[in-house]
Amino acid sequence: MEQALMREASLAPGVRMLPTYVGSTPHGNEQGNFVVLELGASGASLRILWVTLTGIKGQRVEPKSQEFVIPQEVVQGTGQQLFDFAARCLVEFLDAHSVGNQGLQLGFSFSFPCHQTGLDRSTLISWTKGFRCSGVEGQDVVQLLRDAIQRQGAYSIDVVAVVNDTVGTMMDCEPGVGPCEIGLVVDTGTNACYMEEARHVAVLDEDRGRTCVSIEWGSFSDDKALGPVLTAFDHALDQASLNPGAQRFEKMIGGLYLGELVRLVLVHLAQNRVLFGGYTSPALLSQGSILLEHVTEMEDPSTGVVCVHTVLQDLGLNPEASDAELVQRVCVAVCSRAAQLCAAALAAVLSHLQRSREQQTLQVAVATGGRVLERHPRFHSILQETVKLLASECDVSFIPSVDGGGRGVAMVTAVAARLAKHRRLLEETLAPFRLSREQLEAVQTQMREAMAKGLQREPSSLRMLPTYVRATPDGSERGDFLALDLGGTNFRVLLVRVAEGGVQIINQVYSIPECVAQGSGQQLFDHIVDCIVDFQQKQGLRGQSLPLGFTFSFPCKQLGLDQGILLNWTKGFNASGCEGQDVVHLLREAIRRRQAVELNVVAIVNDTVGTMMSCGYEDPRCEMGLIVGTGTNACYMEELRNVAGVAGDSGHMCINMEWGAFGDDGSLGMLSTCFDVRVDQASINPGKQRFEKMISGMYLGEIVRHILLHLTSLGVLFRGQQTQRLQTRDIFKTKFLSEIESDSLALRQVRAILEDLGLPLTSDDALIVLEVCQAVSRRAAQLCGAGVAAVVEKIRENRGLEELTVSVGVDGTLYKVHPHFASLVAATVRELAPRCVVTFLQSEDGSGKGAALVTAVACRLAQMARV
Ligand code: 0WK
Ligand code: BGC
Ligand code: BGC
Repeated sequence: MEQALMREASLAPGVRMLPTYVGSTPHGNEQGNFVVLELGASGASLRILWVTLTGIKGQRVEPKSQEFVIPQEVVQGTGQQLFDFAARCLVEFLDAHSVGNQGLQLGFSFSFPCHQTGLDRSTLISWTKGFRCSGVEGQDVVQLLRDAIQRQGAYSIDVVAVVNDTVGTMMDCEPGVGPCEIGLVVDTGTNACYMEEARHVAVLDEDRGRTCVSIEWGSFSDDKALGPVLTAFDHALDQASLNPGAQRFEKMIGGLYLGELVRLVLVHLAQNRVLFGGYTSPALLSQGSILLEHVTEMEDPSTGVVCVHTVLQDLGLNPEASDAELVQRVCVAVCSRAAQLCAAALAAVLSHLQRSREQQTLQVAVATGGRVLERHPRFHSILQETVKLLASECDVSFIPSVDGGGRGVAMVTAVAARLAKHRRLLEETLAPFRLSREQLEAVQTQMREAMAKGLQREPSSLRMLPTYVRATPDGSERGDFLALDLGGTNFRVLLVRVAEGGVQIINQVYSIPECVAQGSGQQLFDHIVDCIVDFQQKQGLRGQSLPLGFTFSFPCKQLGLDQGILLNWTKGFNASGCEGQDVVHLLREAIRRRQAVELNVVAIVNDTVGTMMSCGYEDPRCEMGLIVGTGTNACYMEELRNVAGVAGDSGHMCINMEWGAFGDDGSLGMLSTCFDVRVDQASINPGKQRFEKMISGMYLGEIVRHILLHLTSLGVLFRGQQTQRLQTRDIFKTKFLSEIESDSLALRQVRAILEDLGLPLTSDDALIVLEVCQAVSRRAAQLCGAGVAAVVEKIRENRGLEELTVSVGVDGTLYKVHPHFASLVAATVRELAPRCVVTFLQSEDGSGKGAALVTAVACRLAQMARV
């Protein structure tokens, strides 16, 4: 079992361990009417059922069913004959039961070893149990059935799921009894399935949840594992079978073979004069003359002996009483061995489950089905006793399936139909988040147009603000500088020493309480000065007036390096009396209010500029700064000739794009989803920062939350139960996306995160939440990538270069922490700007260092100007 679970399915192992794509046991609220077609469970017959699931626990509607015997020439004819026969039986059944012709959903119970690649895609590996139709092995049996139904043209039937009979049996367990996590069938053939940890199933490449695996233990011992158990009668039976060498384990247990084994033993005993005085009748010598029913009757404790006489006389024999008793003993021996072997296999499954679930005592329910288990007088009890013996530390309950798994197949079909419907609704919901290359190119082009307009001071959603930073550091900067870093997750005060050997930084993180961020401007700047004073005390800097660089991560119209008019707050800040004010002046006012504090505010920079400068200190090719954190924005070195309103035609100037506001003119309307609109309307700055609200950390969690609410209202998630918690704003933090999408997280950990949020979820739910997170973060990264592509292409064209090599300094929690964001941005840039070789440099010390470097450059230039 473990070997097969981990190996490629193509190799012919002892047992096959085939994934069935049934990932959850029934909820009990499955409802609807389903057609079930069972083929191969009980020999040369097929059964069609009309199953109504009420969705109400314990309320059962007796299925309507009809059995059809499959003619031998069809069982061993062509595949088309077989599937046409099945489709004709379907039409006959539906005609007879007048169930209408609309939206019929069918579950196909196909009891043969198949490679499944989905709930409705299954390829037959090899026939068993006397079937041998040509042209089917290696084919998708669902497609063969769909084609046959099509050829009948009488009914439009949607074949929703294909299920192995063991799975139907397992799923037929009444909720409340189970859930049954093992399905065992002993009919003409034998097999079992069970719920395995998905991460153990190599071919699935899924590390989350559980999935049902069809063991196909009928083929066990093909590799001689059971050599010592196999008898000469087993070998003789196998040689004479349609598939010699195959299904050796099944041929010792399955109802198709038990009678034949008994016959071969009787022939042997007769030929050795132990039975019937050595007489053998033609009937006794002919293959298949003793059937399962005969053996079952002959073993019946009350009527057995009489039946033995009847059966033997029908075989043209005239048994003595001693013969009858011996024949009964042969039946007992053959069937007891079958039940014990079946129990041994089941015990192997139980101990495997116990180990893989690391449980001291495994408590599990096994659903059983098949005529050997249902009708043989002792098979079930021997099975139970032997399992108790071999798996003593497992508490096993056996639940006979009520109607041979038909309802179970309908359950799977209901689950498949529900999953298919959920999948459709999920795809419809997430489709607007899946951006095509054309859409991303459109964003890139629109951003280029907005950049050009913004630089020319024409109406544009991109303000393209000159920063008065004309050069990146050249390494000659020196001195001690104070720096402030406001606008990200944390407010930091830094002491930055720029020396020969590099830059040393001491910093302290302070919080900006929401009441201060949304209080008065005076309160905010007084709080900032309080933090500076606290920092100076701790660092022994009291009385020193170090040059200060102020990273202020909000849109500011700079009139000079130390003059920045706040245009509007973003990212949840809303301190009054600041917009339209020079924030350097507001800071100086606060310093003045706090006597005995001397500070020399030299420069105000945006965090994108600080990040570019900080990375530029290490890599002179760094000419762009990118922030993807609470908010998002970018800056880059533009040709001064292209910047209207700033004197000079040569040289460069760093432009703060304020791309967070891209699309505030409605130009991103075609990409905006109803979820984006809800997030925007609930924000403190509706209609503003539309691009930021599709990308940055402050909003992604909220977008996901609104999508989860929507999917819950559609019944796709959490069984449609809306929870108070999920309706709580900001309850779904963006950091959850990074955690949930991390490759190393198993599903149970995803579930743990969501359960902490008080969300009642199943493994399917957790997988859906994961997909929602992936869609939202992927769109954010692609939009960000389209923005970067627009900028680097602008720089390349500015310089008339065939190819541009450039570095981008990046900072921001989302970019740094999310497992895939950075690589998705880089991939999008490679796709949209193939003539630019772009290196992304993650800034280690934040933009505070950059602010200090800008200050250092300013001080150096001022120094030179004074000399
Ligand atoms: C760290 C920088 C700071 C910037 C922040 C953005 O030092 O200037 O504002 O990154 O990332 P966030 O903290 O918003 O995730
Ligand atoms: C088939 C299995 C099936 C079992 C019981 C075997 O021959 O390979 O797929 O579950 O019979 O019907
Ligand atoms: C601000 C920008 C800042 C960005 C990243 C945006 O909300 O408007 O100035 O650069 O957030 O922090």
